[in-house]
Amino acid sequence: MSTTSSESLKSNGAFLGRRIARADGVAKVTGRADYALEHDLADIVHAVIVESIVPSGRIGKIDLAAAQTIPGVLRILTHADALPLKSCPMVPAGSVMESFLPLQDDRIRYNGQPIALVVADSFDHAIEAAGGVRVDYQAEPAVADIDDPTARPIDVPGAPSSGMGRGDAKGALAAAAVRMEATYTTPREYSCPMEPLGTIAAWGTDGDLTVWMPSQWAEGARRAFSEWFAIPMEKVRVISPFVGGGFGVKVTAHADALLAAMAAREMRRPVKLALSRPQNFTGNGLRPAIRQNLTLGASEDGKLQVIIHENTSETSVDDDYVEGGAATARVMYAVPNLSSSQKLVRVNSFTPSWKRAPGEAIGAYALESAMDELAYKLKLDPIELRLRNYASQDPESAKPWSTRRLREAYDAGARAFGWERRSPEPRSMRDGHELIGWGMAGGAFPNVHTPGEARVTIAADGSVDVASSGADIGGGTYTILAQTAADALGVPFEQVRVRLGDTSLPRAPVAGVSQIANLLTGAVDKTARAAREELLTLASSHAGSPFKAKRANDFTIKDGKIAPTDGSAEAVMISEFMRMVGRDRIEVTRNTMPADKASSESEQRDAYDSFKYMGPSSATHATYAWCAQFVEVRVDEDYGTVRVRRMVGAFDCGRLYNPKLAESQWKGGMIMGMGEALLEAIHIDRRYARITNNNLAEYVVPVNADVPDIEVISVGEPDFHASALGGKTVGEIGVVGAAAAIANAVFHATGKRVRDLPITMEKLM
Ligand code: MCN
Ligand code: MOS
Repeated sequence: MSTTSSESLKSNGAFLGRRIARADGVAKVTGRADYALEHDLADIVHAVIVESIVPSGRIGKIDLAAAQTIPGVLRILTHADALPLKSCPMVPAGSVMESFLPLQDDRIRYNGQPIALVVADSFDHAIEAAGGVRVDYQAEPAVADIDDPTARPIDVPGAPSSGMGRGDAKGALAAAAVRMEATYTTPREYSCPMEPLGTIAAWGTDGDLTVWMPSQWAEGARRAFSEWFAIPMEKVRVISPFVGGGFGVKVTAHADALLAAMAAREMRRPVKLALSRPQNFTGNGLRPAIRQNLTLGASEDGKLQVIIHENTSETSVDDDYVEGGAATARVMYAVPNLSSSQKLVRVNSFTPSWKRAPGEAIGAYALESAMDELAYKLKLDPIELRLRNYASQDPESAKPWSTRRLREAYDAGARAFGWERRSPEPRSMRDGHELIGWGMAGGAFPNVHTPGEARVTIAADGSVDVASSGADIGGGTYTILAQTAADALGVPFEQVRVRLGDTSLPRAPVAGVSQIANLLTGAVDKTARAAREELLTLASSHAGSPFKAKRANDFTIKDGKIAPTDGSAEAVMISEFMRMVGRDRIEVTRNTMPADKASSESEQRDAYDSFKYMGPSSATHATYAWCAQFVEVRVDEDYGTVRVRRMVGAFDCGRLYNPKLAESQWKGGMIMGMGEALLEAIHIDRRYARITNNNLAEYVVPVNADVPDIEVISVGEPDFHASALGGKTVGEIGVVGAAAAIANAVFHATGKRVRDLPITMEKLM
């Protein structure tokens, strides 16, 4: 944890905290932003994946004869080529990266698994040839999904939230005056970024590999290539300056990345592999289907005595991917007894991965639905029930909260929504044939921290360059880092250029778990301050300096001009000053590693390309972002159609670096919650364990016409246990609680409790 004092913020703060429009916005809307697959290379060839059409078994014979007659086909790779690859154990197995390596053996694990790769001179030729590859399968029985009669839940003792808890849950439940038990089920869901996955890979003559791919973690992808192909990290460069959304699926490199690099090495030519939209559904980006059993026990006056949260989720044949639902239950309420358990079901699917707020999103749906059910049982207002169980410290660790303005969030949200006008009885509010439902829910998201690194360069012309390999996946990293550097150096925002998403730049960990804003603003602030100090040391000591003051502290820099604080000399533009002292640049690189590790190359490597240093941001305080969400739905009484009419979200995310962008994050999260509550579900053809709605026409996500009036409110205040500059995590909290608030509103409208997402009209009939 860095300890930047609040004074240093007060003395600056000219740009941070302002509603500045995205620095990369114009480039994006004018098509100048350089997305990975738009990159053009001479001599490039195109690869297309052939997928298995059975879910389990072995590949018998692969007949390539017909495919090879297609003009332009250059090569067809299969497992028979046995191209050697090594596994990449960079993060705990199954935690977010699949262990499966394609084209290594004849075993089929899932429907959609890559079993051949066609390389041709054009994309069209490659597609045509891929359709001509004939495969004899030796199919074996498969487990289609979590409801398959042959599915067997297995224990995962090591999983977070497995067998954890406090107090005596069983005893407390037996003694509880009021009990509520329910099972909530959620289907497979997809991350669905607009920009599909794909990779361009090119090998140099000296065995170096350059990759263009959309990535939330260029440094992590670099590590993966280094492990897969057994080449030094230094030989790999991953370039990903713009990412068209990720929502978790672009955290790690997937089979497309590996196959493109493999083919490029074989072909000795650059290879472009662009996944089709359907292939984005059959190979990556999945939140598994989950069954959550929630049991609450309370006293008659609504004091929670116990929460039991039992979770069973799907995983793949190879990996133990855990989508743990109990994280929110463990911190949300002052409940003395709690137990949680985690089981997995192996299904014939690829390994699931993160989708925005993995664990928290579905966990809060179940918990906050159960709390609503309990509130009805106790005849208490749902906010009142929550206030009666308000946790004044972390109930799990007994640590104080760093900041927890959840009470303020309930208040502000309720006020903006008009909650006091709600009549609590289900079906008691209507407008013609529309039943009106008002529901609310809360949520939490842990504030995680990893060290980062940054380089700040002041050029001869006074412009400032900020460089990091960290990602901007759409949230606003480019913008907030320019704001940070401008404030720390005292230069105009427009004078700062930020470069991101390239492993030739200083290293950064994953833009996941919504941590990049906090950690990179900290790294850039520290680095820019060091650059400022170097500049002012020149001002106070260099023979060419026009100033008489002898201490760096006796200067101010404002609007890009240096001046002695006492006014003893005219202010001088930084560019002019650089000329006077004969410097063409001031370049500083710093990291935010713990002091004893800051200079160790191997420790730094671990920090940026593994999860070793990822952890709670404070040792002494429990640090979370908090939210309260309020929703109005209208349900057509005759047809059961649900429309969300209004949403209000009140958030405690600490200090906001850029409220405009943070609000956009929250709204995006709430809209994603809408998708989860009402629309999104993968459908599986049980006969072939095959995804049937593998496209955005049939896997339905909210579109503009679905999105209601959304109001978001910030109730946070700076939290220096959370981050160097006082911000807390923003990117995922908007999803947390949104689906529960909608489900609770649907119950209030209809009197019908649907415990199976999405809430589609037939479930309300
Ligand atoms: N921010 C702020 N004040 C803070 C913290 C953040 O103003 N105290 C704003 C900044 O504009 C910052 C943004 O919020 O750029 C997100 O910051 P942060 O919470 O650190 O999240 P990350 O940058 O690490 O982004 C990852 C996060 C995750 S994990 C998912 S999943 C997700 C999300 O961001 N995927 C997204 N939001 C997304 N938004 C878009 N457009 N696309 C995605 O794929
Ligand atoms: Mo976000 S799901 O942690 O990439």
